[in-house]
Amino acid sequence: AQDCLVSNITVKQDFDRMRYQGTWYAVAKKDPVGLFLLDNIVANFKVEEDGTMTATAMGRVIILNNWEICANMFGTFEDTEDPARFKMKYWGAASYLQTGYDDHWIIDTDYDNYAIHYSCRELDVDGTCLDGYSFIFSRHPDGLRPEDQKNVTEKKQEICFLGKYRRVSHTGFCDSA
Ligand code: FEN
Repeated sequence: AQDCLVSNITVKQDFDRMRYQGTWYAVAKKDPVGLFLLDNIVANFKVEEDGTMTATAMGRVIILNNWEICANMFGTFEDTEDPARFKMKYWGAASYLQTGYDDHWIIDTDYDNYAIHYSCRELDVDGTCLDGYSFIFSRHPDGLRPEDQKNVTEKKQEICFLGKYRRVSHTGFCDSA
């Protein structure tokens, strides 16, 4: 699917939410339009006793008057017919953080090292993505293993976000929060 149609994007086959649980460090991100997390982004996924997937995420944000804070975000995931495609409701611990309802697709993962996440917020009239965001996650805070990089680059291209990512730095800013 190199035509960039969102409807042609493929996701992880037989996605296993149990194996996806635990800590993931964002190593790169493609930003959406508007407010978002800046850096020091760490997500933690969990499967609740009723089988629902939930997650928390931390990340540095700069609010009014240049206040740097760690945003504490929460997400709950609604299942769809496809096990790797979810709808995510999210909100922040602080009231001034935005809430939302986004697609949350797991494009690829090996569960133990890397994961590629994709969310398109707005479709263009031609079926491509007009506004979306994506995270490259690693189990390792220092980045992707060299052997995973080629695959991740290929997947970035398949979701038509290649060249739009920025590295996510981890400076320890949110470690004490
Ligand atoms: C994800 C996976 C794990 C769970 C969640 C994720 C998504 C998080 C999102 C965060 C959005 C943050 C916003 C911040 C904000 C995919 C990692 C939940 C989508 C929107 C400001 C900045 C400045 C200001 C007010 C608010 O609201 N930031 O003055």
